[in-house]
Amino acid sequence: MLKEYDCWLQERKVTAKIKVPEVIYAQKGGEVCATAVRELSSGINRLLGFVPKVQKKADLKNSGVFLEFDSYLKPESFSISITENQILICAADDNGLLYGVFRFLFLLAQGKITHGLQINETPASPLRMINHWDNFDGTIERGYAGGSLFYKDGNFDFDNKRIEDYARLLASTGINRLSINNVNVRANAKLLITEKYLREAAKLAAIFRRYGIRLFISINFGAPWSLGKLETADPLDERVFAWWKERASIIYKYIPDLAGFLVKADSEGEPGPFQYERTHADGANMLAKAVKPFGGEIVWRCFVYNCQQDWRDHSFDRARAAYDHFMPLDGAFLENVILQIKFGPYDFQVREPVTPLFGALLKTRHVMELQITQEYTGHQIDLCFLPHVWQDIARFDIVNNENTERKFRIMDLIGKYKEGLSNIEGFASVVNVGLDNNWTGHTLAQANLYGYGRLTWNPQLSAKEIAQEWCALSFGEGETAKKIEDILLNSYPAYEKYNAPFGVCFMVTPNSHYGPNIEGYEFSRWGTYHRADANAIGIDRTPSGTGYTEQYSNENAAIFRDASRCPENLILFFHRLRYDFKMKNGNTLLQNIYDTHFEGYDETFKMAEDWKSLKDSLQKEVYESVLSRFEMQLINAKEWRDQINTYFFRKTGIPDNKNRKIFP
Ligand code: GCW
Repeated sequence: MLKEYDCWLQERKVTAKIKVPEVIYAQKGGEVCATAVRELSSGINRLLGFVPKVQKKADLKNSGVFLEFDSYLKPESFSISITENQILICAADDNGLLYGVFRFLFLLAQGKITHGLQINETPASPLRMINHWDNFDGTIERGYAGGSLFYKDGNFDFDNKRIEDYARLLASTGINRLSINNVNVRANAKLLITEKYLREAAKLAAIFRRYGIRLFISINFGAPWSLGKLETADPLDERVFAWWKERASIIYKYIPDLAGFLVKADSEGEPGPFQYERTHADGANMLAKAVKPFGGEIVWRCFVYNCQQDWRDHSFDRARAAYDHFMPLDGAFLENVILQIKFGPYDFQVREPVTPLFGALLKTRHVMELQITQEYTGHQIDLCFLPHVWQDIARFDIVNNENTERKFRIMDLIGKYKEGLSNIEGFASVVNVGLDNNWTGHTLAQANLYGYGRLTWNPQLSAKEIAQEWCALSFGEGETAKKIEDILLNSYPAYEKYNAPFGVCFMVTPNSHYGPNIEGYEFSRWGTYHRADANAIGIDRTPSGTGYTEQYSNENAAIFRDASRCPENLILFFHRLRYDFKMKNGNTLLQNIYDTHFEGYDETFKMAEDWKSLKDSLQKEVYESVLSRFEMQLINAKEWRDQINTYFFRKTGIPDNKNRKIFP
């Protein structure tokens, strides 16, 4: 029976393919090593029903499970070897041991621990980070799973046990960094870097520390004047630097291993260096110097764009913003600055191209920002299995040169920054959890949290592999798990089809970002337009338009520039096309818009039916809670289908060639 709260760490009796020894021999390590031993022991109990003895002194001749340090392994890596009567989990450090233990337990739960098994794993990305957009009043910006795990009514307010369970879930997938507050640092959150709140933050840090997770704090760039009574926050003003330096020394007294600060500056109303006519390198470097003596790092977001755009002005293109702002600064950042770049040029849309900054920045450390919380992908009401989205992103080839064997796909570049091919160090992602008992609102959205961790560890994993693992861990082996896997894998294609077609983006209800509002952003200041009229739709981003295509490598620019070569799922991002434009399947663009929207609804209907077929094999609460989400999703999918189809029918007067019902 699935216990929703336990997610992928279910209690289940499995039949092991080998005899798991009853003694754990553990070398002495630090706090995280102690966690690894505890997790191994409780994990064996959870899956095999006995509590192994734990002994410090190892006799390598004995039968046993051995946790060993091996200095030859890379940081955070592990190896697992299964012999006749021994299980050996080795790592160079505490974190590696913990990850090795969890991988062993995952494999055990899936019946994959067999004689002779030998595994070596190294995380692709050193930085595997979760971002919380939690506010001090207990709400979560773009949160769809209940209130904050950390705060309530303007203060820290957390349940130690729950935080520990959360840390366990994250660590089991390999997460090693977490920012604890919203990047929009407002109201009391500004005081997080003062003594009153740091005491509580330190308690939170202590729990995560036991699971090898170091914290970041989001800071407000304007703090020196809003808190410090200076009249300025100018990064080149010595008093401002001195203020931050002193602040850092206080903060690090409370949390000595704080990973650093996360900063949203000059973005959507947040203060930043532009106010003082300074660059983002000036801003980030000043903070970097302040935290450097303590080993801290500055993660600086590149989500910087003009959100006061005039929709009448066609010359300005928001998609260009991240590259235009940050490319000229490549090489200007100190070594403890890491840029955090949203995967696409807009904002976590259901389909947008990978931003050209990846692959272009060669002298600056950076990570890719994803969004596990479903802001634009259905609010955890609609099912949308995001590893599918991320798989497509990971497969993006930044060079795309047909004449060479060498691939420069994002998934090959992650973690290779030291080889000078790219500086992508890993991932950060806005998380989807809250106080709901099942953590994620929609129980199946747990797969997105799990999938994110797994993907940051190994970006080569496919959506299918992740779905398979998650289903087996959550629902056991067998038919039910297989059916749920299919439902997960069908969910993103269905969602994309009834949502914005062909990379057009932003046809969503303003502010809430749930449900259709086709012209909701057309006459607003946010810079996300599709400009549909009676003949055509989309933005021309080729050199005859905004020139955004030219920010890509030559090969990619050539592909995106040319409507006959541009991937069709992105064609309206790059091109303005007439509705009678012929797509690869021989039908017009308009007919494709109609078709995808009918299909999107039908596929959602089918997913709901597939779920209903599982009624007798699932626990009542799980079955019903997911069913009620499917019921809401169907209403939403129908609105998307009908509003979009009607909108284009009204614009063009051209009917569906299959004569399906389009409302006038
Ligand atoms: O698109 C916007 C979201 C905001 C968010 C912002 C960001 C935290 O709608 O809610 O603010 O992105 O990423 O900073």
